[in-house]
Amino acid sequence: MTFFARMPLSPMKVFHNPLHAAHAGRQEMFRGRMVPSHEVPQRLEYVLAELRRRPLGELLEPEVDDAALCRALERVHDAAYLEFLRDAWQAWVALDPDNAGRDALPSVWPLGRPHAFRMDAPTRHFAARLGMHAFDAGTPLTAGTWQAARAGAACALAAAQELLAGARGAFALTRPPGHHAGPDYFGGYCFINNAAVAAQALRDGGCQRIAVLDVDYHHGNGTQTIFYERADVLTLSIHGDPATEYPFFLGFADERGAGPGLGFNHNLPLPRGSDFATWREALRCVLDEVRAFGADALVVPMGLDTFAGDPICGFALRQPDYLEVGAELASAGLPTLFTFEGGYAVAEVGVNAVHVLQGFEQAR
Ligand code: OKP
Ligand code: ZN
Repeated sequence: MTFFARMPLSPMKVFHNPLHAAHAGRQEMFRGRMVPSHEVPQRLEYVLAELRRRPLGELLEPEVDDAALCRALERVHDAAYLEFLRDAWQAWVALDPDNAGRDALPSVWPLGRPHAFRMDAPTRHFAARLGMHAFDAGTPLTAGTWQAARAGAACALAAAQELLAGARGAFALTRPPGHHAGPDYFGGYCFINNAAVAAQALRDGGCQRIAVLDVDYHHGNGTQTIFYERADVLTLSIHGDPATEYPFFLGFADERGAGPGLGFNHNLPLPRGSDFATWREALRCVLDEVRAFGADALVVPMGLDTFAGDPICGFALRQPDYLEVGAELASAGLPTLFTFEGGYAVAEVGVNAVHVLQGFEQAR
């Protein structure tokens, strides 16, 4: 018998992050210049507005115990990294008081090649620490980043607690997103891996096997890495082929896991330009894997940047397709936790996100 023997059909609870707007990056490095951030607070506001128009269930702010949140974060991220994030803004401004009016972005990295630059260099300089903990120059760290990211992870934890209490579905509506964040690094607009926090909290709450099915346009590199050597969390991702798409250095089909985790990671890269028919075929393939794995809960890092109108991505899903995406996900028949990831067609992201959730609710 699986962990969830009986599943009451309660409506989906949505936990939204009241502090999300404290993280508002100004600019990101893009093709040699600074451009306005794509990952803006408005994105979440559009989803909230759509949820008020089409309510799915209760709209709640997370109420989680501080110590419990700390423990949950330390289950997936290094304590030293969390400390770095907590103190980063203060250290940035200490470099130069004028920094208070600019966001922090890394500009030098140690690469990690042997005998080139030291990964253990004896420096605490903020520029060096930033380079140690970031993998791109597109993810501004701002005055409110830690507060927002932490409150966002609280949404993921609260959503996991809902599932453990018997809910069939829950949505962690938060930003910044999370699926690119690894054990001790940020990037891809992500700082804390909300989906990983949720998956681990489900494990710690008694679930034996968790499947994480990432449907964002970009490969969920952070989640893959966090669970790469584990057989209890199956990580699956459908995304733009990293041969041409961000994050370039991970997300290829031959990455199948390592050690005891061998066979418990599966990437389905698709060519730029792929349409819904192609995408849905990939989804059905990974849903078969979820069933074969015998998962007792499903975590879906939900990016809406597969949308044809997305300004920085290359798939061609249309608005009504998202209702079908939700219905397909419901066919797994599992308690399902959604996290909010990408989606940069700002005015459409609310309708697309709520379509997935409504499609899920109506099909279950
Ligand atoms: C975050 B999420 C592409 C620029 C890359 C980073 C994209 C991060 C996506 N030309 N910028 O997965 O939606
Ligand atoms: Zn994305």
